[in-house]
Amino acid sequence: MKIIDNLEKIHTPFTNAVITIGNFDGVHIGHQALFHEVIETAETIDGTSIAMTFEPHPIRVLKPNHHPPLITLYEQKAELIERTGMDVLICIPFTREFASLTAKDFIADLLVRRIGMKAIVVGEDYSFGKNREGNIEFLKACSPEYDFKVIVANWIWMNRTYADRISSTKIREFVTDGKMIEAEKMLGRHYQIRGKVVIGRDRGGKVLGIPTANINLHDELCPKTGIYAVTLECSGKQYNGVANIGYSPTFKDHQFTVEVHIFGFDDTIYGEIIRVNFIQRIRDEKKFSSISDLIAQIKQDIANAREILTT
Ligand code: RBF
Ligand code: MG
Repeated sequence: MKIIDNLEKIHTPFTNAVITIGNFDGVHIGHQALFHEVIETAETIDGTSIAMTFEPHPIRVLKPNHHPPLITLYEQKAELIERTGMDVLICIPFTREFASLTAKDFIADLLVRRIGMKAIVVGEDYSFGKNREGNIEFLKACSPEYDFKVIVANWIWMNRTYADRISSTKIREFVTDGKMIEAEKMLGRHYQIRGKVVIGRDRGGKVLGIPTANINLHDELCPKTGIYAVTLECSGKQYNGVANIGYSPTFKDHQFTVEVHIFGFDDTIYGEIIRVNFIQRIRDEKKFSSISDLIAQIKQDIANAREILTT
């Protein structure tokens, strides 16, 4: 997949460009369906499949105080889009100036003239441009003049058990509630966080005999506090483990941490970026009256996580 992060770098339009545009936070199965529609349409006209997204997320620019944590940061989003098989990812540096483009200029100057759009695939509630004046009706009204097709993809709904429409908002709610299995169904994969391993309180190994890698999260959405069965990728290898997110209420420092006890691993990995996949929430964090009770519980958590991860 070719990644273009500067529109000036597009010197000639793409061949028969088929485009979908969005923030695609999470690259969930609804987004994936849009990408597949784009790829199929592009195949019928020997065209180029293109995803267009924005960085930073427009809400961060337009409402700087309103700061929803993201399901996928840009790097992971680009990786996931690449995996769907798209030819090109255009990442527009989002600014207030860009936001003030009218829908008409966006279509005529950017999509049609510069990119060479022959078809656009949109979800049912798609809108764009200054004041969101561009919508499906508007796209359809412009299409004869600029000679492109508008393809409206149907919404994807979960089965009867999950009667809700798939959306990034819904996934954020699931993750915030610790409902990792529900989140997984809408994402089409496990919820993952990435972060750098930092020096912790040096207590897990020394005091409890259960060492943990402490992870520094950036802007990513953090699951609800509690204990989770996880898998992780570090130094190019896969491991199983158990994660604790929270304040370790048994101790007095009341410091928020995300930490993982990695099974069969006792290297020092400070500074490495690790990826943690959340499989299932096991329990709430608790305040224990003695360290030995805490240790016994953590051993039980490890056994439970092993059980979850092998079945
Ligand atoms: N600390 C608590 O105070 N209460 C808990 O319920 C708790 N559960 C944990 C479960 C696991 C699997 C792990 C790895 C840690 C847990 N901790 C808990 C955090 C523990 O106190 C922490 O790892 C050490 O204090 C080192 O910082
Ligand atoms: Mg630690």
